[in-house]
Amino acid sequence: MNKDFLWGSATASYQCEGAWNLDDKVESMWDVYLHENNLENGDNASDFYHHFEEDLLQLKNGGQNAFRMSLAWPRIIKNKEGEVNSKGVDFYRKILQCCLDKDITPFVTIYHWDLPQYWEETGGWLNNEVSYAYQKYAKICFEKFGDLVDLWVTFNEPKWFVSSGYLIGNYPPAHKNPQEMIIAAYHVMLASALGVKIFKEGGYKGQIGIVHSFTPVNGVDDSLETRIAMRYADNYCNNWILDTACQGEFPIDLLSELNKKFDLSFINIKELDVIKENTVDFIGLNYYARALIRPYSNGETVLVANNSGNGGSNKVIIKDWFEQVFDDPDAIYTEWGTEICPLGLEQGLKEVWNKYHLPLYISENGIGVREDVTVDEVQDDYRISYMNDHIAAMMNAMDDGVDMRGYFAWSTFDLYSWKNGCEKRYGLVAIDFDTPNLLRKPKKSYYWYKEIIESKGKKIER
Ligand code: GCO
Repeated sequence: MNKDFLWGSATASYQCEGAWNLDDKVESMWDVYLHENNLENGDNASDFYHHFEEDLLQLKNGGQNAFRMSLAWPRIIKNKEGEVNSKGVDFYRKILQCCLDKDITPFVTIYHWDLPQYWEETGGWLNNEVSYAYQKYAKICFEKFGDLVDLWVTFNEPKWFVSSGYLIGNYPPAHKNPQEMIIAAYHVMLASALGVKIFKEGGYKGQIGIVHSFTPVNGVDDSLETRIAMRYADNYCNNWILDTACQGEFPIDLLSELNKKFDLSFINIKELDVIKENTVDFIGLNYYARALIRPYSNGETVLVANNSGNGGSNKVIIKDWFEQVFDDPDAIYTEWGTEICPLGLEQGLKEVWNKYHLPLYISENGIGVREDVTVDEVQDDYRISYMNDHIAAMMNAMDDGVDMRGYFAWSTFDLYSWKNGCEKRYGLVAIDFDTPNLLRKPKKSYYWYKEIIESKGKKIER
């Protein structure tokens, strides 16, 4: 483990900041959707907005040298005309400066799902204009924060916000329309490439990557049918993001399959060139689970898992393609139905490395559980064993030559887990959301992680 290896933990703006309408921040699509549907929201979340100094000090005291965060577009840009909110810019500059003062490397995601509502109202990711608006927003980020940041991420997990927002319907804008999912997927990948383009053209320092919710695909057997189903699953779960961002091309067999059933006339050849020419420098992988796949069995519903348990229903109909197995008797599942499978990470990292040969980060990994945080110290031995086994898997992959640059635990402290609310806790630090000042207390895993980092990974049991 070299000395520059990043050992950190991760957050996302909407999930931790709170202050949803403070200092001229405008509404995001999540604010509106959760308010309108009367669902648990992130209005206050972990109130990182007012606690960031203490939280970053705690991260530092926990031995960590990196912090993954995201920038909220609606905090930075006030309207479609692109008016910059200087208070939002100041807020993020303070956080980033605070990181640098403490020798913490910030790993900064430009878009972690909180689209400004004013863009959602124009059609959101179904509107081609939004890809170009994203590019302008990204440019503002590079200009305003470029002196403080070396590691940029265009998008967090296109798969989940696109599939959940346009196909499954459990995230805003809550549509259930496969044609729309395809259009949104195209616009997001285009926006990512446009972000890379403006970054390279501007000559800003550092590197730019993408973060993918990584689902390595395994098959139930070795038959040809299963292998074909696995390819469909891999295209659906991984390739449309990683091939496109890293090699500049949507998988051609996926396009030809989609072309049989859907209208692809919205695809613009010039934009495909932009995608081709602007690939990423590194890959961040959020790993929660693999997918075990069997061929489509002609039932009415084909299940495509939400592997990170990102809230709501997991059922999607994708006929003719593949099915995901959820009741593998040999598998261990979390209380939220996510399979625990460190071996999937090890195999998957090797596959991704062999395919793309780009530096890799684990940008999220963790376990979500219900916990009693009124105790002095949460004894989260399950989290310790979960992290131990996944870090060990990562180290095995490194031994086999995979170029790993960092590991980020999800999450730095307890925060709002989208549709699951604050009950689903992932933090290394507990937050008692019932106390007026949102009391923070490190869990046992926080101290364990500190020891692991100080040992440069040597204390991991393999
Ligand atoms: C959760 C998830 C996380 C976050 C994250 C994804 O339930 O909170 O497991 O992975 O949703 O925002 O990038």
